[in-house]
Amino acid sequence: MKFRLLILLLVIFGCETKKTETEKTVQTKIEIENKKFFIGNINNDKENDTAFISLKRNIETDEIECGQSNCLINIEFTGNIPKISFDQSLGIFISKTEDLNDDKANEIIIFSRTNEGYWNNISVWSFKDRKWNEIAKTKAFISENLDFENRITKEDGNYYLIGENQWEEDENGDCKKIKVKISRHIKKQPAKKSSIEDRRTSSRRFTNYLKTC
Ligand SMILES: [Ca+2]
Ligand SMILES: [Ca+2]
Repeated sequence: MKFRLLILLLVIFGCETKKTETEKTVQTKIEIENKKFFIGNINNDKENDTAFISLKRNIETDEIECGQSNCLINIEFTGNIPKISFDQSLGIFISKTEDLNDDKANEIIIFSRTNEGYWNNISVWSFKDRKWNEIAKTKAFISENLDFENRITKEDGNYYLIGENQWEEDENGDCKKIKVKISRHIKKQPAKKSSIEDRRTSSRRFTNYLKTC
């Protein structure tokens, strides 16, 4: 009888321990990520502006959690400046840059991590007439802090955004540099990708962090 009681107690305590471990795993799987970026004075009102990002990340899969199949990352701003939403992104970094289109307000560069490892979509944004305008975009391999720097160059009075070609090597075996001219005039925004294409891209999982060129 005593032996049976001992077995029963062992089973009960064994189950309780397992349950506690499972609960702990579920609780620690999601991480809240809050980031703040000082972005200069983007609306030329003599006040410095700040951008904020808040998201939930699944630390096991490294993906963004929002309770839906397709999550957006919203970049919020101080000073009543409208938000920018990013689709198909695994993380955002923002840096301040100079005034590239001579409207007396500095521009910002947004790095959006793709589902292709360390490859980021890089875009330059200008806030003009109460609207955000994307004035250049490219892609680059961002594996360390230095890769966020020196993305803008000036030649013959024109500004360029520096990126990398994912599929072409230069003479040293590195990814070939891309130079994208930064538009001084606001262009019409390109049409959004189709929802079918969005779904196809979102279903792809990133496989590695290696360069492909
Ligand atoms: Ca401002
Ligand atoms: Ca400007």
